[in-house]
Amino acid sequence: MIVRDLNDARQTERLVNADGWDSTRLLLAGDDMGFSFHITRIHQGTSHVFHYKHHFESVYCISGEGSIEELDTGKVHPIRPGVMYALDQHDRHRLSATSEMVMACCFNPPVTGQEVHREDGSYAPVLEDA
Ligand code: 9YT
Repeated sequence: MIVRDLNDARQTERLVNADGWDSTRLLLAGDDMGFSFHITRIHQGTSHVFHYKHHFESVYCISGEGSIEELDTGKVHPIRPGVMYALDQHDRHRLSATSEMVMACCFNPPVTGQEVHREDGSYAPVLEDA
């Protein structure tokens, strides 16, 4: 069994800081669960274009408010506590926070550690074993 405390994890390299958001990776690829599990904070007033070309992600809003825009269609969905979205089509999207949003995120395949978004909004693919 794996038990980790978010507040402890935030004191370690599990906390990854980026421009306008941070992410504490509570479960990573090395935990061999088949997914990674993160608690992300999207800072108030920020907006981000993400495109996880190589991952599926589901996100549950714990607190805060904002929106997610599907960039292929222009459709905008409000985000508030209790709302979940899943990027089952590797959807390119814009995530905007009107107040700081705290979100629980799962990635499949799991991220390995320090990933931040590349220029195209994606995380690098997991390299297959040779
Ligand atoms: C919700 C979202 O996509 N936030 C960006 C960071 C990412 N979820 C992560 O690495 O935790």
